Parts: sequence; C-alpha cells; structure tokens
Amino acid sequence: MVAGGMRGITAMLYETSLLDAEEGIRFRGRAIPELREKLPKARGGEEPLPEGIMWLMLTGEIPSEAQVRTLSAELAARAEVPKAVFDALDALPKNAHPMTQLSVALMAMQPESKFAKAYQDGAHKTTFWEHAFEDSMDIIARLPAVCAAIYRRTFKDGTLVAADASLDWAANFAHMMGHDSEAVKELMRLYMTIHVDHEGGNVSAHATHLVGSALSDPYLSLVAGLNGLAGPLHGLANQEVLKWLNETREKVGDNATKEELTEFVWATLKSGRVVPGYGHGVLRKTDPRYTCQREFALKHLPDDPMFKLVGKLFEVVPGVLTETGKVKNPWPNVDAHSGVLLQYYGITEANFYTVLFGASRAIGVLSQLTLSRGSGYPIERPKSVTSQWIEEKFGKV
Ligand code: CMX
Repeated sequence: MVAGGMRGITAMLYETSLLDAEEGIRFRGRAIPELREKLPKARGGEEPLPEGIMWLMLTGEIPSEAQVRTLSAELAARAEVPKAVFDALDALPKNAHPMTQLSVALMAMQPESKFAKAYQDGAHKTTFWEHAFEDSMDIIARLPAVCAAIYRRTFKDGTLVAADASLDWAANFAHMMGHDSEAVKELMRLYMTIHVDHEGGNVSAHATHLVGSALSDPYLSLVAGLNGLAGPLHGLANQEVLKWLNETREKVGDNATKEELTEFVWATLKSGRVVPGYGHGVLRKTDPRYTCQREFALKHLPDDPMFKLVGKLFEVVPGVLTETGKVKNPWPNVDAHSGVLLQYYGITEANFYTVLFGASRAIGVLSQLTLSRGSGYPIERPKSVTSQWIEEKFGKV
C-alpha cells in the first residue's frame, strides 16, 4: 500500500464529504441527486446554489433560502480584489497557464491573511478557526473576480467586466467572464456545486489539509492544493478530455462506428497515454458527478455532436479499459463530461477549465480547513521507510 500511492490506507479525519466506492460522493451524508433537489436555487433557476453546499459543509445543515441569500450578500460584500493581484498577473507572461496565474494571484493576496496576522499577534489556539474562516470567506468571495480576470486577460481583450452584486456567486462569476445567458449561469451553479469536494485523500484536498496542518494560513494552504489540482492525473484531466475529444472527432468524424472509436481508444493507450476522464483511485462505478452533468446535457443540449460523442465513448471506453486487465475502474469520472457542457455555451478555452474546478474546490477544502482548525488537529507527520527497510523486514517484493 505504501508503494502503491497509499491506496486504501485510512489516514485522515475529513468531515465535509465521504466517498463511497460504489455510490460516489456524499456531502455531509447527502448524495448529489438529493442535494440537487433540496439545496436552495436562484429565483427562476433549477440548479442548486454553491453557497448552499458551502453552508452545508460548514454546519452539517441544509440552509434555508434566506440563509443562502445572506451568505451570497456577505460574499458579495467581501469581493473586492486587491490591486496587488492585478499587478502580479500583469507581471506574468501572457502564455502562463491559467492555473499558474491563479496560484500567483492568490499568493499576491496572502499578505492580507487575517489568520497569519492573528497568529503573529499571539492569538489563542482556540480562536484559530475564526481567523481561518475569515480568510476562507475572503478568498471564496474574491475568486470569481480573480478567475474572470485571468480568463479575460488570457483569452479575451483583457478588459474586465464589473461585478454585479445583485447576482449570486456563480452567476456573477459567469457574468464577469463575459458569459451572460441564464443557461450559462445555471451551468455554473451546477458545476460549482458538484466540484467542491471529494473527501480528503485526493491530491488537492490532501495537499490543502497537509499544508494547513502546519498552521500555514488558508491562502498558503489552498495554493498548495490548487497546484496539485493542476496535475493532469487530477483536475487538469478536464482540459485533457476536451483536447482528446477534439482529436477523436478530427480523426473519426461525427458518425464514427463503435469499431472506429474502439480502435481510436486503443491507439491512445498504445501511444503510452491515459484515456482522460476515465478511472479513479477510489470510485469503482460511474461517477454520479458525470451522471448529473449528463442529465443536464440531455435537458439543454441533447443534439450537440460533442455530447453525442461523449455518450458513444461511454459505450466503448469501459470495455477497452477492462480488456487491458489492469485498470481498476473503467468508468467515467467527473472530468469526462464537464468540458463538453462548457464548450457548448461558448467557454471553449480548455486551458481555463481547471481554474473553474479550482474555484469550486476552494469552497470544499477551505470549509474543511476551518473545521480542522476548530478541531485542533495536529500537524501531519506520517512515517516513511526506505525500500531497503522493506526488504530487510519482509524480504524482496
Ligand atoms: N487510461 C489508461 N490507463 C489507465 C486509466 C485510464 N483512464 N486509468 C488507470 N489506468 C492505468 C494506470 O495508469 C495504471 O497503469 P500502470 O500500472 O501501467 O501504471 C493501471 O491502470 C492501474 O491504475 P488504477 O489503480 O486503476 O488507477 P490509479 O488509482 O493508479 O489512478 C487515476 C487513478 C484517476 C489517476 C487514473 O485512473 C487515470 O490516470 N485516469 C485518467 C486521468 C483522469 O481522468 N484523472 C481525473 C480523475 C478525477 C480527478 O481527480 O479529477
């Protein structure tokens, strides 16, 4: 287990969500279909507001509509981004990956950390969670404007769109990116709700948790997690999926037979690459986050050729991956579907997708960070051994 990426080792306390290998993720014990139904919605909308899942993760309770609106207003009131962030972004080359830009932007905000200041001022450890919460609220509040600025300077003409404080957090995010239709806002609400958290052991959550355990402030901790999310086997897979789908389409066209698709999937594997969007370290069934995005697509874009391609690949890829004899989970994960929804609404810039994932993931990992400081968890410091030690103890493996 130690040599195999620690798979199956139970090693952390993590309250905000729990992953069942067969059923998928549950947030405070509640599955995605239940949350889609019960969490408060925007007026006239059908998808949950991410503010609602944030409330649920922090308190364990489904919020009322009034509570969610209060939280939206509180986030809007904290949303102003310090000038240092834009200066730091301007100092980066235009071709810096959007995840690099996000990391740098958050580091440029770190001097404002209330947690770091309180610690330097001698705060009592029983109050750490309050300062972690304050930083978490500030970061989450500012993320839409920061991410939208990264989007517009990288892919548009660089002009920024002013925030609309009357909108909810996710709708305002879409608005500041320059995407204003109701449909995009609904997609953003769903997207930002389902990417928040995936229990504690995944790279982004674990990295945030680990760095936070050293009492590094929430800015430093979150950036550690986001830098992990930027890896192609984790969050960056969503960008890889869209590129791979485009490649597939170019190669086999829109009316490919199952045989042609099967051949293309094998060609990907034989070239020494993974099939992005498939497989998982813990899950052993189709990801419910994939399923709910498929439901969204069936409702809003049933005839989109890219959506149809995703559906056809679902019929082919699991069989191929199973045939390799080594893939433990041949089923699609969250990343197999998200890009197709975004591109349909004109967000075609795949290199930006992990930034969206990161903004959502921040809500989950910072909620847990606040709870972790409240629980007074100690610094993480697991034991490591050398391969020589293993050989001496157990013989050659
Ligand atoms: N395509 C090709 N090979 C795959 C594969 C895939 N989608 N999924 C697993 N495998 C391979 C592994 O690379 C490994 O091969 P080697 O023994 O040659 O190294 C073998 O199957 C066994 O791996 P596993 O135990 O099934 O999977 P892991 O727990 O090691 O890895 C994951 C999990 C997600 C990294 C892997 O399935 C993968 O690389 N998937 C594609 C990338 C992806 O979609 N990542 C996003 C995951 C969700 C997220 O974190 O956002």
